[in-house]
Amino acid sequence: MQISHDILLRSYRAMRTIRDFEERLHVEFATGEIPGFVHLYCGEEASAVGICAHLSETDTIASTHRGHGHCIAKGVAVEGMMAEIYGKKSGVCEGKGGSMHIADLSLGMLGANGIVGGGPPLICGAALSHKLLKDGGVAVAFYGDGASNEGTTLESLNLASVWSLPAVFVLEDNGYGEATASSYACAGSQRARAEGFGMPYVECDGTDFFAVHQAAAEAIGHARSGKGPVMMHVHLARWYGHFEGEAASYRRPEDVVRLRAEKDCLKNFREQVASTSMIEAAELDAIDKAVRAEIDQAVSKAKADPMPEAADLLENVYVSY
Ligand SMILES: Cc1ncc(C[n+]2csc(CCOP(=O)(O)OP(=O)(O)O)c2C)c(N)n1
Ligand SMILES: [Mg+2]
Repeated sequence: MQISHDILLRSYRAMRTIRDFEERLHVEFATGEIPGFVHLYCGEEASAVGICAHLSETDTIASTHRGHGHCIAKGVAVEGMMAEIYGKKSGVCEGKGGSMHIADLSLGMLGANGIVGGGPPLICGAALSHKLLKDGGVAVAFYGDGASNEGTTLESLNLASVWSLPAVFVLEDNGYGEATASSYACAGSQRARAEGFGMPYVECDGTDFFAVHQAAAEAIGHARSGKGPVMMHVHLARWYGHFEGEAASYRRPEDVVRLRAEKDCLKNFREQVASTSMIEAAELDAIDKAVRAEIDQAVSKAKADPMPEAADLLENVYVSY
């Protein structure tokens, strides 16, 4: 599938933004200034971006506890996200959500989610609404290998198939649920699970933007054309611990060094576009520079912005329809 120059540049920028956002959070979290928990998506960028490249604001996504990448790929404002993570009033949820509950309904971003397996049921509702309203939208749930064993996920696969919903279940398989290897915790095969619920299964290398983009075109195209749900199994790896501050004693530091050297979606993207002369290296360098400045600005602003007032506590807790 031919990808336009504009989409390639936008996709590289989104991946670079996620990477820099996360690497910077890793540094800032260690200072103790950020409240709550932070789970970094670093290393998994091509998945969110390769998939969201096929979505518009009419489409809906549900995310996970590791949700910053999904938010950025769906277009949530980086400054507002950073402020949200710092718990500031200028955050996209006015400082009430924090890292694990960033949401922007105006962009079809239903939210990061502290409940493992919480996204799949949400997108059944969203997909049903797309179907009944005939707005052409699809709903996509990102969920992990750990979440793939939750009853909520399995029930959602069933319901989506029974109702033939325009839904895509994106299994982001990073090999671990906290410290437990997916090879230990997941019985049978994910393909068999999809087939058991009567839906097509596609899989791809989640560290290769082009592979994800191709597989997502197939999966999202299928769901959008009214043929029902799809499971998309994306193989990837996270570069940091399960959460910031975790000891990560279940894998060797040299395994992570190797991942960074061999499974870097940004490096992979640069190599692939260079080999086909699709984009000049200088264009990518300019994006790197602009993103660095954007993240610096977002952090400075988030640090300087005010906290919510006590009187804000009960405001905007529920959305009015
Ligand atoms: C219902 C529920 N059970 C357990 C937890 C605790 N918990 C948080 S993240 C996590 C592991 C999730 O693993 P996976 O779905 O593979 O996502 P990953 O962290 O690898 O991105 C668990 C068990 C939770 N938040 N919610
Ligand atoms: Mg996992």
